Amino acid sequence: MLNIVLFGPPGAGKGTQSEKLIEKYQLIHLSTGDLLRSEIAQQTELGMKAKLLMDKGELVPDEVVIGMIRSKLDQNKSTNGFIFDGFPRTAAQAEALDKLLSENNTAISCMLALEVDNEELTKRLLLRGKDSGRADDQNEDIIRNRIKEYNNKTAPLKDYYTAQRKFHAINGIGSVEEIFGALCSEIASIHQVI
Ligand code: B4P
Repeated sequence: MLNIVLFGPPGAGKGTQSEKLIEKYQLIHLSTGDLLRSEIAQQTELGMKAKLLMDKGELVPDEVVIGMIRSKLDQNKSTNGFIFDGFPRTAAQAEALDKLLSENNTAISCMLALEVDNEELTKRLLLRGKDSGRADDQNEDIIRNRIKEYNNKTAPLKDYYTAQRKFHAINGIGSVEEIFGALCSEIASIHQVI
C-alpha cells in the first residue's frame, strides 16, 4: 500500500494537491478538515463542538479526529492506499495513526511536506475566504492563530517522521502543476526504495 501523509501549514496546498494525487495513484483521500466540515454541515453534536474551535483557528481534540480516522480505515480495508491530508497534526495523532495502520498490517510510506512562507499562506487563505464561506479563512487574526497552532503542535511532527526516515520536503510555492510534478517525482523515487 502507498500511504502518504501530506503535510504543511494551513493554506500550503494540501487539499489542492490531494485531489490530484488521489486521481493519479487511485488512493482514498482522508481529510480531517473535510470530515469535520461535513459534521458541521449536518449539524451533528460533534460538528457543533468542533465548529467552536475551528472558527477560532484552534485544533479539535485528538480523540475526536483519531476516532474519525479509525472508522474510515475500517470502512476501506481493500484499497491501494491513503492520502492523509491535515492528519496527523499532533504527536498523539501520529502515534495513534502508526498503531492503527500496524493493526491493519500496513504503515506510513512517506510524509511529503509542502513548504510555504507565512506571508504567502495568509494571502492564499484570505483570497479563498472571499468565496469559501469558511469562518476560519475570513480574518487575519484567526489565520495567524492557525499558523501559531501549526508551529506549536504540528511542525514538531517533522522530527517524528525524520526519525523514521520518512520526511521529504517539497517547495510549495509555484504553480499547482509544478508542485504536483515535484510531488510525483518524490513519490517515484521513494517507491523504488519501499
Ligand atoms: P484543514 O481543512 O486541514 O485546512 P487547511 O489547513 O486550511 O488546509 P487546506 O487543505 O484546506 O488548504 P489548501 O492548503 O489546499 O483544517 C481546518 C481546521 O480543521 C483546522 O484549523 C482545525 O481546526 C481542524 N482540523 C483539521 N484536521 C485536524 C486534526 N487532525 N486535528 C485537529 N484539528 C483539525 O489551500 C489553501 C488555498 O490555497 C486554496 O484557496 C487553494 O486554491 C490555494 N492554493 C493551493 N495551492 C496553491 C498554489 N500553488 N498557488 C497559489 N494558491 C494555491
